[in-house]
Amino acid sequence: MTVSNAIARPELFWISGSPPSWRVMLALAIKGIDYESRLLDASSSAHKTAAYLALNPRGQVPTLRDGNVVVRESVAILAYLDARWPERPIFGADPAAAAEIWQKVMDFESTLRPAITTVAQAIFRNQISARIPELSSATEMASAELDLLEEGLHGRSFLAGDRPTAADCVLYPGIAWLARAIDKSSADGALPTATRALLDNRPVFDAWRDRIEALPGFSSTYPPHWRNRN
Ligand SMILES: N[C@@H](CCC(=O)N[C@@H](CS)C(=O)NCC(=O)O)C(=O)O
Repeated sequence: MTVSNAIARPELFWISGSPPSWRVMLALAIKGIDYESRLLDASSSAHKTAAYLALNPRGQVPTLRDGNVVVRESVAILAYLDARWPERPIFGADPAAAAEIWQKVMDFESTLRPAITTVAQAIFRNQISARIPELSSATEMASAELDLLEEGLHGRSFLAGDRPTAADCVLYPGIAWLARAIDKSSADGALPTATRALLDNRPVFDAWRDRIEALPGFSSTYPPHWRNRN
């Protein structure tokens, strides 16, 4: 290994408030991997420059660059991090644990994440009144999935056991985005009551969120522009 390799750190290209970027930042914090933060300014379309498109042709975040290796897609980046730095595994220490973590990740991707996206986009794009039917079915889906997640958390600290895993990295930012969207809409009476109440009265779920927020390094992952309440 050369001296420059020894000191080289992976670079993470990200945008403040991007849930997929946040997944990777949580994984880096949990695994204790030091990295170069490359925060892109979305308002000036820094993710659409020729230089960035050469790394990520979709012009999306996150992207991880580790020497000559460039990885896009948040879950692929999590898998790369675990293979590259196997200490403190986030995809399980044995096949059964890995299966459970992947199941939680894929369940979220195919059910709760699309429902959260429907709700959050309707709120942030000021389309609540125009999208009531989609909001109702998304709320029904999200509520059922949140119930299942809560059930699974009984007697456990994290989604797949006593240690944080990729499942927590993937789900937490999506839930935080939903919470922020509902919070932002609080003055808007048009949001259906059931949608507004999606995260209410979920003490087991709240305790899980608190545990994630208490993890070492969590605060450095928190979207900077959310701190300013914008
Ligand atoms: N499936 C991708 C989704 C990435 C994604 O949608 N990123 C958004 C930010 S949350 C983005 O870069 N949007 C800018 C654009 O599409 O122009 C992943 O998980 O990494």
